[in-house]
Amino acid sequence: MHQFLGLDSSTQSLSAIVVDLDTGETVLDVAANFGEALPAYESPAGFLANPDPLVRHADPLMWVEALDYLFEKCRADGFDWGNIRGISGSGQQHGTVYLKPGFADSANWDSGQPLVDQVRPLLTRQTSPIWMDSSTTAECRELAAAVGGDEYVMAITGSRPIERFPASQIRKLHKVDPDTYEATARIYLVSSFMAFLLSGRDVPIDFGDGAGMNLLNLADGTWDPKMLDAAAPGLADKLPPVAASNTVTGELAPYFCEKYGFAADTPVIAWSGDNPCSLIGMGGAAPGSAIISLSTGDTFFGAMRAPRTDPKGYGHVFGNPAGGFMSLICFKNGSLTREHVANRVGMDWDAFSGAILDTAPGNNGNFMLPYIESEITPVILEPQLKLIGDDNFTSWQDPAAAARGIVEAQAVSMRLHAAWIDETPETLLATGGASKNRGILQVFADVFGARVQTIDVSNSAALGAALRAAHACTDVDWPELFADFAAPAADVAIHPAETTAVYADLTERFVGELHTTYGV
Ligand code: ADP
Ligand code: XUL
Repeated sequence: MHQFLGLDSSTQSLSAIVVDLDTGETVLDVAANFGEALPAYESPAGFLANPDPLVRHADPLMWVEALDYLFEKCRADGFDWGNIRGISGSGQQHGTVYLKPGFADSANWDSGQPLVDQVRPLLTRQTSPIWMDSSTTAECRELAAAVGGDEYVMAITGSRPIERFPASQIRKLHKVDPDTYEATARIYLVSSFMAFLLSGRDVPIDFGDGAGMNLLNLADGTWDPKMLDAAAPGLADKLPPVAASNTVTGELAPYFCEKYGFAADTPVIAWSGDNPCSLIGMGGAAPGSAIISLSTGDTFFGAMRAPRTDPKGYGHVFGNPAGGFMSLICFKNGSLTREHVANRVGMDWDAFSGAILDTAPGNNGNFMLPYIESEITPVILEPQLKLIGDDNFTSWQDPAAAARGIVEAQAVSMRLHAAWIDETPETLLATGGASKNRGILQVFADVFGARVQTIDVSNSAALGAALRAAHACTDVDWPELFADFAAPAADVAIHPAETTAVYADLTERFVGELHTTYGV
């Protein structure tokens, strides 16, 4: 049997997808939500409460414990891990994990003890800043100043200095807690940390996820010495090497074979970021398709014909795990903000979808600024959910208009801020938790004037990881893997309505309101 496992350690859950190349079937598709499965970590949405709304950290031990939890749950449910012939994974991007000297020698995990108890003593930093952290604006400015401006950082790393990226986060650690920084021998991304756990040895950072650090020279695929120096002293020694995304990082540690029945020589392939993995899972490795991922946050991305940067500084260039580059734009106010509105007007997701489908594009002139969290695109540090329109709407007395209002604002903002990518997609491929919601997808179709399609699984990041494992371990090529596992479900295409004028008008008013309220 040729089965390949893709894991996805995302913001809110650890999930697993297994593809079987002999049958063309997805034979496992499971998830463990951190808040529900591991309540002791007090992270209902995957991160720890913090008095500073700009600080977002998570406990990395929660990600470790989730591995044992999910492997054991599937084993107990009768899934046979012994047929897996390769494993790769996907991690929420930009989060960092900090380990002590000797971390690699200690990774000879003992299957008689829980993994979490063996990893705990290896951490120098008990919490990990994640992609939702916006607390490093000062460090971003310092990075730019140290290397001669944002332009250098953009030209070398593909993004201007970004709050959630590791360069500014590591700089902040060095400033506020130099002892912990000095005590750290290895800094991993979430993706490489998880690959380290599975491999039981030091592993590289893959080019796809490494591009989201403000530290990598995209042109030659090596750490940029100027950016390293600007971030913190001695950083070069604390980072692992960079490697192609299809690198085999080792064989699965005996811990997992003894405990869960994996085969002894199962290869582990470098993990990558969730968006690069999703690009693969949506069959988007070649330029031409645009993908919208409606997860904890929302992202818009696609393989690039040639690297280009966003003149406004919001967009990013990451590595495409299949080779070349991908563009990406990220919005922090995604599902959690839609959830906030749905809860406030007392709707479940079916009602939310129905309300959107029952209301008119343009929402009778009602719209909003859609921010309950500080925002990344555009940068907004003092969020507000600002309702603009008639009295019923602004006093929250019109639940259906509230549902449409939040999604229209998000879709308009996404289209507006993705303009630099300079592609006019006829089809948007949708993925992520909210891609199950018909009403939400209809709004994105209307605002972009594009058909929206989905694939059978909503977790394309885990699927992409599984396909990356299959690609690295067999001679099956991408087109065949995409045809078997990532073909859009043709019968559920959502077609745009004739709404060009409505949304041109809404976009203009949205831009005006952003400018008046935030000066951006
Ligand atoms: P992540 O990968 O960032 O952990 P997911 O892609 O799993 O997140 O998406 C989780 C989010 O999906 C939840 O916050 C939830 O609000 C949202 N979600 C789940 N089902 C629906 C639905 N039917 N309609 C809209 N949103 C949904
Ligand atoms: C992308 C980003 C998020 C995270 C979490 O730049 O910050 O999409 O990868 O999903």
